[in-house]
Formats: sequence, C-alpha cells, structure tokens
Amino acid sequence: MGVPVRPPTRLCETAKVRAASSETRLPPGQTVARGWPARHYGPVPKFRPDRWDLRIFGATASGENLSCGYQDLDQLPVDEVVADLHCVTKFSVLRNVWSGVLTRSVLATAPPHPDVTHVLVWAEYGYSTNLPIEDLTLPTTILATHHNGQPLTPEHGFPLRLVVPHRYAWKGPKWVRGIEYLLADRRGFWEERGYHNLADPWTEQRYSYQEAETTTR
Ligand SMILES: Nc1nc2c(c(=O)[nH]1)N[C@H]1C(S)=C(S)[C@@H](COP(=O)(O)O)O[C@H]1N2
Ligand SMILES: [Mo]
Repeated sequence: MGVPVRPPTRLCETAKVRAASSETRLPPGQTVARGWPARHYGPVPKFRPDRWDLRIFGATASGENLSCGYQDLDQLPVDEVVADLHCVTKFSVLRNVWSGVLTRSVLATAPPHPDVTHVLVWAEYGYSTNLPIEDLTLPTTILATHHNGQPLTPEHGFPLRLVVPHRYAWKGPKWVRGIEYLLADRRGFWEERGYHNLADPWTEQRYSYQEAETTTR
C-alpha cells in the first residue's frame, strides 16, 4: 500500500469500462477469428524452470532490482480478467478468460519510483513493448498464466504473458521475463518498427505515421 501511482487518465477509465463490459464489441476494421491463431515474431522459446525469472528493474522506489523465480509466482494473488484480443493484422479473439496476477499486484510488491511514467515489458529474445504506468494500475491488465481455465500453451506464451485488453495485442508480450520502470517513454520492439506508440484499437491507432493525428495517450 501507499504505492505512488498516478490516477488513470480519462481514456484509460473509458477503456476499462469497455474491457470489463460483458457486451462484446468489435473495434473498427476487425473481424472475428476462427479459433485462436498464434502470432509472434521468431521462434517459440523453450521453458527452463531452473533458469526462468521475472525481473523488475529500472526506476524502482527502493532503488533495488527485484527478481522472482517460477515458484515465487504462486505467492502473488490470483485474479481473473475476461477480455477480447485484437491483433493489428485485423483479427480478434473474443471473450477470453485470462487468469494470473494483476500487474497492480506486481506494482504493490515492487513499487515504482514516484517519477515513473512508463514501462517497458520485456520478453524472451529481446521482444519488448512500452506502456504508460497507468495501464499497469488498471484492474484489467494481467500477467496471465491460464487461458479459459487451462495453462497457457508454449505458443501462446507459457509460463507468463501480459494481457492489456484496451490496446492492440502486440502490447501484450508472450513469454514475459521483465518489467523495466522508466522515467520517460521509450519505444518497444514494434513501436520502433513503424507501429503506433499507443495502439488503441477503438481509434485504429495502428501505425506510427498516424501519431500526429491523435492526442490521446
Ligand atoms: N514475445 C512476443 N509476444 C508477442 C508477440 C511476439 O512476437 N513476441 N506478438 C504479439 C502479437 S502481434 C499478437 S497479435 C499476440 C498474439 O497472441 P496469440 O499468439 O496468443 O494469439 O501476441 C503478442 N505478443
Ligand atoms: Mo498482432
């Protein structure tokens, strides 16, 4: 408690309501996928429990880095989020039940410095994505271990993937290994390669050349 995080912006509040809504809504330009396609850049990493850790580093409140092993994940509270997944390549997978650890629980355990504005979430093989710190305080942003009651399969991110329902799905790394607290925004893997920094599917923030058109974060 006493975690110094700023309140969510208005956009985040709206997004939260949408993400939590039981009524499914398809963002513009999206179609419903058949089944659940696996999409990623590069190979599926091999999971080695003895070598696996989740590192929280960068501008932590304590100045120390934190690291948690695979077994330690069980210590954190388990939560559930029901959400749709929207890939920027225009398919959506509706009504996924994600269970795991809310990122707000991680923030409570490893508080960021009060000046933290953004995070980079890191995955195996150097994949990364950037998000405003407010996104990690929302009750709909979850580090998922399970999907529809089953453990994640390797191709869908086992043992841990991030789910950020109100952003395009590239903002949800599979095979997460680290969260870096930042004092200024820094672009992640796809954001550096021409994709939109904010990735709101409801306003179709797909590509970085559109960034000048919008002011929302
Ligand atoms: N580590 C990692 N995570 C990733 C990706 C990736 O290439 N590497 N691709 C993203 C993209 S573009 C999408 S659409 C979703 C797809 O998730 P799924 O394969 O479980 O459907 O994973 C996201 N997470
Ligand atoms: Mo995607």
